[in-house]
Amino acid sequence: MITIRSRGALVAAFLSLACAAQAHTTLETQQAPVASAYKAVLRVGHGCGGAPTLKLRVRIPEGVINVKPMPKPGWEMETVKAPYGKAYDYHSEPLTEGVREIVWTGKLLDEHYDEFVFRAHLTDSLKPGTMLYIPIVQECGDGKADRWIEIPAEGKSADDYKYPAPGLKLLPAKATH
Ligand SMILES: [Cu+2]
Repeated sequence: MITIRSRGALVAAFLSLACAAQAHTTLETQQAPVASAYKAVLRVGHGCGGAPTLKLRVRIPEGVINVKPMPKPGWEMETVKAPYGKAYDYHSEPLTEGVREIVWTGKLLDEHYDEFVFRAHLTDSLKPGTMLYIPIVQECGDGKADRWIEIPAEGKSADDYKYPAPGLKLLPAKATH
């Protein structure tokens, strides 16, 4: 027989599992080949501890170039441009700088769901078989924030963390013809 106390613990464990499975800030497409375009759809499943989301800051990792965020009705969008770590070959042209951060500002209630989109080129300097993580900070006002910036260590997965950065698995480049 289950005591009231352990039932409460079970319910708490179930709730935190449910959050890990669906309610985090995650990418819709969680694998993509290198040396190709990638459409990132960021899914925001909840606010910060019940508070509405007011800002989403997206950090673009090295090796991801030609980033173009999709404007979003009702949301202001800013980009921060900066030099890349090196020059990347993009359609036979060297690309040395571009968008390194995207900031969307607006309001998303905790009981609602929304998606934020950008398009990018995954360069062939990224290693197939590894994970690419896109750190995100979700700000909710009054100093409240969910920082989705934890990068899983070797042998661990996003499920082992409370605030994992959204990730995608890099696949080998498609054969060109
Ligand atoms: Cu969650």
